[in-house]
Amino acid sequence: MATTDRSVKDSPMLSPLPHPSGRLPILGDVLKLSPSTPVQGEMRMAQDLGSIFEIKIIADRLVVVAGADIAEEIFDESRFAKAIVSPLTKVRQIAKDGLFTAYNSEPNWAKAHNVLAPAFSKTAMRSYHDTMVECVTDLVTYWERSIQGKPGGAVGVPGDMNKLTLEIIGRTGFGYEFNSFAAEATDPFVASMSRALSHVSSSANDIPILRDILGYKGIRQFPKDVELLQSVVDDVITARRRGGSPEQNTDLLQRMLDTPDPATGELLTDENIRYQVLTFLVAGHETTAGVLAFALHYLSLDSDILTRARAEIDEVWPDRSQVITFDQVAKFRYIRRIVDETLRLWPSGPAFFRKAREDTVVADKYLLKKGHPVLVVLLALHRDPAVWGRDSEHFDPDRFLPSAVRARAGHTNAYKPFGTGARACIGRQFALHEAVLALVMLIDKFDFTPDPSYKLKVKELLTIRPDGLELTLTHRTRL
Ligand code: MNH
Repeated sequence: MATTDRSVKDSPMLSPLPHPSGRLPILGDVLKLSPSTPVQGEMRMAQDLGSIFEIKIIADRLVVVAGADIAEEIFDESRFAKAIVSPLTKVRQIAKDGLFTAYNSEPNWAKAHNVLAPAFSKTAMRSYHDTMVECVTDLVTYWERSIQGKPGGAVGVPGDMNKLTLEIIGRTGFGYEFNSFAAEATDPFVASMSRALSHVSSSANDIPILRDILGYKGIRQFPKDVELLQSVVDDVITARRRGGSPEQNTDLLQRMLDTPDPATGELLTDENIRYQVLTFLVAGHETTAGVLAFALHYLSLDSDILTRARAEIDEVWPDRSQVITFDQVAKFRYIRRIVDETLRLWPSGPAFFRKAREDTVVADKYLLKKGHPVLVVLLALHRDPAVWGRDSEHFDPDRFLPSAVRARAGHTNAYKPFGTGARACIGRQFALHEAVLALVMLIDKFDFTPDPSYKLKVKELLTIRPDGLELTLTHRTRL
């Protein structure tokens, strides 16, 4: 039986994990790391080292999983679970025991999961649709204004996608407008949020010894930013408690205030609701923004794909004088495949951590100790040639045709853009709805011309985005 085969005692021959060549006595593999793009570095290492390997960073040993065969074992919830290690421990300074950063053992995880699951049901999603449409419409107006009288006007795509998704989660989440599309100075909340997130991710990516030196300025600013974030959110919660009219509010905040945990009968505390709101802002905006930016990059380069997408718009949403409906969004099968394929090549959360529940042996020969962190590199897993073929680097939405998905039925563990198991993404349907909706509305209104000299360069913070991507917009002329 499989479990016996894998138990530590019965393994006749344990092997050391493969590691990069040229390992140094004290530094280990430090010189092989890519400090500003660590996950892309690990993706490249996997090409030589295979499905599982180890990187030694001074005293730390990071186990990296990059292939579908090993991932299959690591995703087995009876043997492995989500691990909260850096950078997530750093994100905890903002979001504490909010859903994304709670330890598996913290009671608030299960409680908030129970309370919030219905807030991401299909019925709930329907109630966010109009607000999402309103936000995309605001972006369209913002873009129209920005290119008016400026033929050849280019827009910064990742930044504008961030504005859009922050506005969407702010308005659907807790009825808060960040005024992202107003020309004036950045909202202080947004400024603190982006500074805090980049502090967290830069101090997570760098090499331990340099952290204290390089992070000095950030270390003083960070607590101030966190305090501002918390006080704004607390004010929103207090205001809602005082003046809220529940029948009009179906947003995430109102649901958290009103819904008791079915298991304990208890409501979430105001303090915990604060951390959930911050969690949704952290986990729910840059991720979807990244997918949208990468998708627009590919659409700007491939006119065949764009033509098919627009043909689908004509078919599913023929009368554009009518606002697009919730049910229409679900019918965009081809545009959904564009999103799926974008999340394959560039999963916006490019890696996540697991840990063994007990000492265990994987691939019949590698011992993983209880609790030792294992990094699953989706960037590599999603390109594993054993599953995705020799052309796995090539962007092709047809990989997600139902027939193609069926043909991969034996490899369901080779595609996990939303994570896995109990701690998988709660916002998956929300993100997919918003991404498909935004792509439909944007490619319907605009043509996107790439800068011929732009070569895709991927920036890593906690999430990934196409670095410096600018596209020239022109109003689409239709007959
Ligand atoms: Mn999201 C967890 C990817 C959009 C809220 N999300 C995760 C995980 C991945 C992920 C991967 C698991 C991380 C881990 O194992 O450590 N999320 C995405 C991607 C998108 C995304 C690729 C967009 C595309 N996520 C969203 C949106 C929201 C959201 C939108 C909220 C509205 N995600 C979460 C929360 C968790 C999570 C909350 C933590 C769930 C839990 O642990 O219970």
